[in-house]
Amino acid sequence: MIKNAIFCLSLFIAASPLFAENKVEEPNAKYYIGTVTITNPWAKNTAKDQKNAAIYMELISGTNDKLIKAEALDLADRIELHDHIVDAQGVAKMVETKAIELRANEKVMLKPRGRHVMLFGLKKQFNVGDKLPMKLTFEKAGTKEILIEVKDQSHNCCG
Ligand SMILES: [Cu+2]
Repeated sequence: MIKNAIFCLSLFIAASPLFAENKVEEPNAKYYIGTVTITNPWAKNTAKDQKNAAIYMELISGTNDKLIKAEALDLADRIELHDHIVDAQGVAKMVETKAIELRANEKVMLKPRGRHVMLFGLKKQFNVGDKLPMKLTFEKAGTKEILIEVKDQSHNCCG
């Protein structure tokens, strides 16, 4: 009985540093404007001479709305909203889209190999942990400033 108790105690002590290191990830950032919720805006870290990057996030709106513009003067020369399509030849490619449609209460994921905000002519390298300011404008909800969190290249989707 005592032996068991000591064994348990030693397990607990041995395990506790593991718990300490196994950090709980920060909850996803959320931003609110009008009826729109923007969750976990993020980008992959970039190589030193990388010229373009994509921004991802999750969007949901209580009413029909549209993401119509993304701006960040200090991040890139030009920013577009992009869709990801497969053309008639079966080739996957990115195309500019005027707006990203939000239907009431339907989640829209901007994610790798899907829709995204496209940055051309990066003005700085994105390093893991950076929080980069960007403004998103929705047709009805208006404009919201958010922070894009830079995550490791291996981070692929979406949480
Ligand atoms: Cu793109």
